[in-house]
Amino acid sequence: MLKKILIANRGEIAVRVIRACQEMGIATVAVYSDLDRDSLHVRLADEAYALGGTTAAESYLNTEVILDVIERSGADGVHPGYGFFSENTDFARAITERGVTFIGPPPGAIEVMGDKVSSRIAAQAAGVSGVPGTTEFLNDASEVVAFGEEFGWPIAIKAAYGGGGRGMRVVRSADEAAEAFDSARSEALKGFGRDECYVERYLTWPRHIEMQIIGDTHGNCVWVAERDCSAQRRHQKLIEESPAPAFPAEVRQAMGDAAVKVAKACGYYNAGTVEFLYQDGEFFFLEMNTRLQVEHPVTEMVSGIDLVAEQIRVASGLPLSFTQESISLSGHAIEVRINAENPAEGKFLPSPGDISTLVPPAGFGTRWDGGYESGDTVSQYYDNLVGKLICWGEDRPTAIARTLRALREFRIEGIATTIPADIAILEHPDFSAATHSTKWVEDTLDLTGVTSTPISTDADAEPKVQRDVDVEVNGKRFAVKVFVPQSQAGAVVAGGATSGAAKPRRGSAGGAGAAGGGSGAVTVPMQGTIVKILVEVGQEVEAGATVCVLEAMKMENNIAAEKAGTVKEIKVAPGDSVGAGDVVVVIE
Ligand code: MV4
Repeated sequence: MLKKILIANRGEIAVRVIRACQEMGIATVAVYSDLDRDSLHVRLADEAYALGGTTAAESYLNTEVILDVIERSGADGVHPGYGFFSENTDFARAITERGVTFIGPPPGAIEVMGDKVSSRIAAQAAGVSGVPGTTEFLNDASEVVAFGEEFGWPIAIKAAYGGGGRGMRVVRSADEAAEAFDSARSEALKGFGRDECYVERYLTWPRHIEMQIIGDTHGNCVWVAERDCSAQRRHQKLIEESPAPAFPAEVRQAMGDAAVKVAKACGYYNAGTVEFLYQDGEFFFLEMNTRLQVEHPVTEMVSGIDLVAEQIRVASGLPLSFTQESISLSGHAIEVRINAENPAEGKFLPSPGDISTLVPPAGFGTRWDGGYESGDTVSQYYDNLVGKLICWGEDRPTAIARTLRALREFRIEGIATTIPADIAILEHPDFSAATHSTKWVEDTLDLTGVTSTPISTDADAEPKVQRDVDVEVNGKRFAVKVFVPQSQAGAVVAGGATSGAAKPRRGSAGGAGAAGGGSGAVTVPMQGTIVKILVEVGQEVEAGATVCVLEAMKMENNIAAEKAGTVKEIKVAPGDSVGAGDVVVVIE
């Protein structure tokens, strides 16, 4: 059994893994960026190492620094969580080459399943089909027309090396084929650097159902339970549940068998998820995720299996602690993702900031997997998932009622969250009737009345500044970083130790905000792609006016001017990649 595990992640998933380790008597090592130095996962871990840097690229995605911390900490296992390095074969290989256990699947399986084309081919070879379509790349629009005439309209043109629905074009008749083919290819080239496309029949009202599997290194691989993830917006899941509503037992069995076949075909072990589209009693392979997923707790609640503990066991070389036959499913679980986003008017704008109050609900069948507590700050530089509320009930109506009660009980102030939208979904008769699909949130749900304004209970909270000071403890001097309210930043006296006057930090003044200060230089707060420019040179703008839209963190973020004035220069164009702090517009 592993003795010390480094969690190469942050937020709620890092907390989740730390908790599993603590219950198993395994020591834990956290890593943290400059912004996360006081975060919950750091507070809970046995040891914590600074990665330096602010953005994900500078810290949690900094391979060299993380490998160095693995060395220094003496960790014998690494859990990647999800996102970041969780599906990075180079990272997995770099760890295993150092004799450290990567708590995840074999790199080869990550490779096969990481590429949409090869994953479809692998699934097909295992006898698990995707939506009926072509396996060859399209050469011209006539092939789109021929496919539509043969299989019926509508059809979907998809980017072979794309993901998340980007580049997908729906073609409803032959005369739309040429334009759709051209735009699908150009978007694929722009988005993924590859313009190869293929076609499939288009499912007009599908449910997104995924099957949890887990295998060990002794040839055992089982399916645990399915999750219905259809309540999503712009490919961002909002609410997941298990079991899938109105899902026949024989389809569950067939989908579970199919998922295990796909896993075995690529020599899979550890936890993984096989995704399907489900419509009219049929299911079709979509892709495989070679990692633990955000929504794994709904499976844990209906199966009683601790998937993270099981991951650590199989990574340690132990066999699965259950068989396919011993798995028994009970009740119904619903997960609600609580994001720091303002769903007002259906816009879901990012709402990072200081959480002045966070009091999660509790009670029977109520679980909160959170990455933050009162007083913590949700940064604009990382995914804005605050945590997940998971509720269990003996049946779906009970689970829905319990989730609604818990959401209404939830106290969170200082940031806006998606809770009002989650309540709107759970209260809607379509959701109760399970007649929703992957398109329902965007096409049918009306969120115009939904509001969520950040309420801060300590609006006068003073920003803190970092001070580097030398302290003497029991006759020994230490150089430490302390963070004090700005007004007290002159001299720092730390806990009975005395210190010299704080030495001002050299180097940049810190991360960029959403807009420069009085200089009128409008900067972007994070790395991303410019998708829209909303101003022209010479235009008068008010303070707070949106000047451009940045796609980052899988969302569109409005970049606003901090001061009123005239647009003097536009430094970017749609499609440009920009880094944190880059100036995009200059206002004089
Ligand atoms: C589809 C589809 C309907 N028919 N393929 C979008 C993301 C990508 N992973 C696959 N997606 C879809 N492919 C056919 N032939 C509908 C979607 C889809 C979707 C799929 C899963 C989860 C959410 C979705 C949201 C919109 C569209």
